[in-house]
Amino acid sequence: MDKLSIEEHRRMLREHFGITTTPGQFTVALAGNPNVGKSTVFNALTGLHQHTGNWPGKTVDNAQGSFTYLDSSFLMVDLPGTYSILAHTVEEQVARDFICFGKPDATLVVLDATCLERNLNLALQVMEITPKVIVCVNLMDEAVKKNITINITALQKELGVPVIPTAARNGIGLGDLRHALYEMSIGLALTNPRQIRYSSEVETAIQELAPKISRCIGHTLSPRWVALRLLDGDQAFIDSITHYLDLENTLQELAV
Ligand SMILES: Nc1nc2c(ncn2[C@@H]2O[C@H](COP(=O)(O)OP(=O)(O)OP(=O)(O)O)[C@@H](O)[C@H]2O)c(=O)[nH]1
Ligand SMILES: [Mg+2]
Repeated sequence: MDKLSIEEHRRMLREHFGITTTPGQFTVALAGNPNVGKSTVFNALTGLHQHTGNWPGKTVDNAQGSFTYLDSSFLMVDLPGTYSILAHTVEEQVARDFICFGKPDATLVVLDATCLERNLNLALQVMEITPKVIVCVNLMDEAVKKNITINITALQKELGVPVIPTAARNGIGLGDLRHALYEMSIGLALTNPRQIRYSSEVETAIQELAPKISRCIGHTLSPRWVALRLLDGDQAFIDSITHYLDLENTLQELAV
């Protein structure tokens, strides 16, 4: 990905997302399905250092909070709970636009340990957008009650990103979560996010489109992911990309 200067990144967060960071502060996006404990994680990490408002131009709640760990400061943004980020609803659009264009230093995807299969869908979608993903498997205490065992090491290997088990309501695993966010933000975490493979027709079309997309947008976004959105005929995304990257009609032409 193109490296934005720290100042450009701060300006972009302020102008597009109404988010003010302090110089050198890392940004962390918090995503997950509804009711998986995102706000519990958010509250546990940021304590009283929070403020809430709306996303600019939207009637969707926006909660931001900060915390420090070791020598670093983090601004965490609690995204709306969504099952997907394909932008079928305004909540999904907010979550997706922030992960795509807000360029967080880490995106924490919180999953419910008692229904991993359904929750992994969102994690895999986020992993198509960015490699800077940490998966938090929350509600581990509930999983134990239901006799569900999760092999965290195997899951981490399968996903290719750090996986941290937590029981956030009881404060369990939060230290590990802070440390994982720190390592990812300072660039110490090497990830290799598993990518979904689609049918050969789709994969061929991606191969054809990706270089053209790269010529339009550079490496500001994953060309593979943008190709998938174009193949999907996702007009909302084309509008977002045109808006955030100031691209005029170049991608629109590729889409038709
Ligand atoms: N047993 C248990 N309950 C938890 C845990 N984490 C959160 N909860 C509970 O789960 C419920 C939902 O938690 P929230 O933090 O509001 O979940 P959320 O993901 O922010 O929900 P939405 O913002 O509505 O999508 C609350 O009753 C929490 O107390 C956990 O690790 N274990
Ligand atoms: Mg919440």
